[in-house]
Amino acid sequence: MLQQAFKKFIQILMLFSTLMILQACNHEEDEETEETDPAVSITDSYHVKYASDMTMISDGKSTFTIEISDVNTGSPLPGLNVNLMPMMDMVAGHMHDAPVGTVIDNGDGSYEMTVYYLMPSEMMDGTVMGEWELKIMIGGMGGETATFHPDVMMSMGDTTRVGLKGQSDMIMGMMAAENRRYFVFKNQLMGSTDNHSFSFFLAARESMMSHVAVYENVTLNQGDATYEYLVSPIVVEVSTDATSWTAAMSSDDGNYMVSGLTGLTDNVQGEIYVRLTIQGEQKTTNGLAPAGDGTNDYAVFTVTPGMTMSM
Ligand SMILES: [Cu+2]
Repeated sequence: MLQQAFKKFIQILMLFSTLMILQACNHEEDEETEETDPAVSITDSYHVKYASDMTMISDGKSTFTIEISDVNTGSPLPGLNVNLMPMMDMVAGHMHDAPVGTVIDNGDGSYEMTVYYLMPSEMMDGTVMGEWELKIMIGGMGGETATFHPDVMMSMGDTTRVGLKGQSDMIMGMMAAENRRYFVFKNQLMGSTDNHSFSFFLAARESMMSHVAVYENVTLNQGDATYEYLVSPIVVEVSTDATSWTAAMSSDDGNYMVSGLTGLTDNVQGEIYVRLTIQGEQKTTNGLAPAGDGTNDYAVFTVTPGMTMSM
């Protein structure tokens, strides 16, 4: 009798330990599937890979490659209708998007994309600003969405992004009307001493959820009775001495470029000034009338020509 009871006890014990081992196995499997590659996002139909280095994203212009393939067969899928939507969930409590560039289909299942990040995920001292989410929408409305969480670092060294504000050019802010914000993003500085070319991207805020490219004849806040604003005429000028200004060439997609820029020496830190005037109103760093002494009259980029090109 006692022996049988003991046998039963052992059996139960064995059953228990087997269950526990099974559970442990299951748990391990769960962990394995949870431990997914942050550079890969799977949707019903697509395997979407952030093919550029996700650990090297910093505030300002970020160009990267997304590879899309059939989730079942693995075959690359060119020719898709792909849109991207970056969104920052701020610790402060609100959300906002960021300007994006045109998506380029490389024809081999890879797509080149650009996000102009407006803010780093955290400051140099570790203060967390918020979390960026990057949605890749495939197949238009009602399509499928892949999601990534890029960690956007503060940019180091040369300026990657500067801001300007409208004076009477305003938008509805979160609490009240506020000066419209403009953002100038450095693209490239090329060339050599006294003959540089500088390219940049210009965007404006319509709302926290809409930042758009700015060029001649774009209508900002279209349909808004109070804040609709026609970007015409627009004058975008560049200088290295704040005295002689060169009009930048517009690609009519937010991209601008000046070439033959004098006044910069390779490997010596210098400054490039960008002046923006729309409908005769000069945009300033603080939204006040231009002081005329350089304190608020234009955006200032600190640059070091001849160093590694920043994209
Ligand atoms: Cu933010």
